[in-house]
Amino acid sequence: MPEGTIQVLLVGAKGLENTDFFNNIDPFVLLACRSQEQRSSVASGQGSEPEWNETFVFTISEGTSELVLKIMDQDTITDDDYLGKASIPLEPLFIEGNLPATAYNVVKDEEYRGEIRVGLSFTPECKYVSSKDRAKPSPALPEKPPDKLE
Ligand SMILES: [Ca+2]
Repeated sequence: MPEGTIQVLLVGAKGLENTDFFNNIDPFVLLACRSQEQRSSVASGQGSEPEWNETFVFTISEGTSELVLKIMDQDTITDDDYLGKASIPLEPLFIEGNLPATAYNVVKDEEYRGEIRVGLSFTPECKYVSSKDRAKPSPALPEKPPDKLE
């Protein structure tokens, strides 16, 4: 498994369960990558279709294979409600280097509870590139499609 950093663009979600009876839910996301956890801002009162458009950076080390997003509803009086989670496997990202914003299923109790849109990019750690990896083209982020035809 490669080392480096991943950048997570948290775009928004759709179809979240509205657990608040009187108001729209206030969704936020806990992003976890192994022991690292980060938290998005609260999309206050945005209900089941929140938008965040926030970016997070995680350091990836040996054995990191997924990013877990837990979607929560912030409540002021009671505990925050858990709305569901999305587990994003990172293997495709390590191969592609860059994944455009994609919708991932949000599940709770093994049931579909909406979707969350996330874009990902991976920057490999260059200090310890093995000779095997060096033979491959760098998965650095392309500014333009590399095979663009004029
Ligand atoms: Ca709430």
